[in-house]
Amino acid sequence: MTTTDIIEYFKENSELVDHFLEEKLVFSESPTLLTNALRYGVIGGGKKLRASLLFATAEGYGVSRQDLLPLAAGIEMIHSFSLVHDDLPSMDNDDFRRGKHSLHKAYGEAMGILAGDALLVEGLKIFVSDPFFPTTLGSRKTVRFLDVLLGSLGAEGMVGGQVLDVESEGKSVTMEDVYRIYRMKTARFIQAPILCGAIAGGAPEEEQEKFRTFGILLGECFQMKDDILDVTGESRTLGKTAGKDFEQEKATLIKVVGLDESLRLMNETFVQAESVLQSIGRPFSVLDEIARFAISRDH
Ligand code: GRG
Repeated sequence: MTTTDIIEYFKENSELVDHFLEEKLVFSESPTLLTNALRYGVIGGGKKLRASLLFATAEGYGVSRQDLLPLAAGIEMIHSFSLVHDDLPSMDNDDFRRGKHSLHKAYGEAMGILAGDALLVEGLKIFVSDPFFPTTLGSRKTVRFLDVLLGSLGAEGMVGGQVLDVESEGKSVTMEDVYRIYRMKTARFIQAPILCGAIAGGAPEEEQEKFRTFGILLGECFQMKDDILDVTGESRTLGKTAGKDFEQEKATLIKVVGLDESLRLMNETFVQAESVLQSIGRPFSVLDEIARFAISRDH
């Protein structure tokens, strides 16, 4: 697989997931305003990286994308919820996301909070309540997907990481502090779709353990690149405001060790991630290419 192929793979997955969401995010009782805001927050935007990680891992075990669509769509809804809340005035206060106004800018702050909440809850419901999903994949696996996702989002995952992130603004931090924030805020929810893909494919426990390690290393690379792009990227390409980490005195690796050393650490972490992936002993060429994309991307 090449870089062009991986961009095509993301595009295909975006179309699959967006088409599914277009059809499913229709509610008879939901206020139209909420439905519109919810759809604005998730359909037609983003790289669909987490859906692609789920598909790429499960495909290595012969599970089709079609069978995983409800879970992939749910994961992308939950991810969108985190971005919507991250952009709120009391968090990162960003007016732009995915090349358009952030949800609270377009619909107001109350809707930013409420549509975010709905994206999280409906993102879990979309696969648990799907008429086929628990039967196709089995209810035991469905409970495990829930366990993995909820663990990655809770007090020891994304929410906890966001608290550390907000609390460290403007303070002096160590490398250890930064890695803890990266791991909890970002890497756990990069690890989650990979682990769900392995569970969907019936991977043995020792392979799941390797995916846990790979997922965290990949998540660290992804967040390091995000912080590097905040310094080196342009708002137009990023689809959000560049330079905000510096402005808000965020706890990033760049703040602690500078840009060059951050680049070196990112590349070093990528090599570690690759070596764990290779040790699994089956070909995961798509995952490999996604990891390359994570550190070479410009948005
Ligand atoms: C209650 C679970 C819960 C969370 C609320 C707001 C919040 C706490 C957490 C925010 C976590 C966050 C935004 C982490 C940053 C991760 C990151 C670099 C996201 C960007 O992901 P991309 O580049 O986005 O994949 P696209 O737009 O391409 O989908």
